[in-house]
Amino acid sequence: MEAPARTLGVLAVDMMSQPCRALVLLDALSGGGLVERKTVLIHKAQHLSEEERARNPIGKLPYLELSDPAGERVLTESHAIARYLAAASGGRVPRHLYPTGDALACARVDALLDWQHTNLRQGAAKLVFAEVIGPRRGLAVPPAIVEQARSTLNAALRAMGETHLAGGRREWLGGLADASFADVSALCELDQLRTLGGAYEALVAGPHPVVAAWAERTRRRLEPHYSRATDMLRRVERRASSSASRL
Ligand SMILES: N[C@@H](CCC(=O)N[C@@H](CS)C(=O)NCC(=O)O)C(=O)O
Repeated sequence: MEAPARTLGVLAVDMMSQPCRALVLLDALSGGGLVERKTVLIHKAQHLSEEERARNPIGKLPYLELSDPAGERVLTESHAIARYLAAASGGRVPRHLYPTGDALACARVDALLDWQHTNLRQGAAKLVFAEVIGPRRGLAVPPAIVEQARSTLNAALRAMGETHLAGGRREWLGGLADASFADVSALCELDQLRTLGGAYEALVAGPHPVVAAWAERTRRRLEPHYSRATDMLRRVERRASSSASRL
C-alpha cells in the first residue's frame, strides 16, 4: 500500500477570514491533505493568546506552521503560503490554480494577487472592519473612513469588471484559461461583504453585473468545496440579512 503523502504543515485558520477560506479551498481543490488544519477563533481573541503570540508574533491568520522549517517555523501571508504549497507539494496543486514552473504564467497570477491586496482588499476588508468588526470591538469608525472604503471598493470593482474581466469578454480574471488562485482569493474577499446584510447586492451585484456574473461562475467552478468552505459565512449572512440592512 502506498504511504499517504505527508502534509507540509499545520494551517491555522478561522473560517470567517477571507484569506483563510482561500487557502482551505486551495487545499481542497488539490485533493486535500496538503496541510493539517487548526482552528483559531479571532472573535474569541485566540490568535492573541500568549501561546499563539509566541508561535505567530504577527498575530494575523492564516499562518502555516511548517513541517520542515529552514529557519523560522511559521510562514504568514496567504498568497505566499499558496505559492509555497504549490511549489513544495510535488505537483499536487492543479496547474490552473498556480502554474509552478512557468515563470511568466506564475507572474500573471501574482500580478492579479498583488493588485487584489492593494485595491479590492483595501475596500472590502476596511468596509467590513468599519461596519462589523470595529463596532463589535467598541470602536466607532468615522463616517469619512467608511465612505472612503466604499469608494475604494467601488473603484476596484469597476477595474475588475472593465480590465481584469474585459467587460465580460473574459471568463476568469486576467483572461487566464481557467480559474486560478487569484479568482479563488478575490471571490473570498468579496464574499465577506455578505456579512453586511444586503450590502452584497447593493455594492456588487447591482452596480457591477460583470463582476457578479464572474463571482457566480467562480463559485460553481469551486464546488463542492466552495459550499463546505463557506458554511459558517452563510450562517452569519443569514443572521445579518434577518436584521435591518446597515448600508
Ligand atoms: N495579508 C494577510 C492578511 C491577514 C489578515 O489581515 N488576517 C486577518 C483575518 S482576515 C486577521 O488575522 N485579523 C486579526 C486581527 O487583526 O486581530 C494575508 O493575506 O494573509
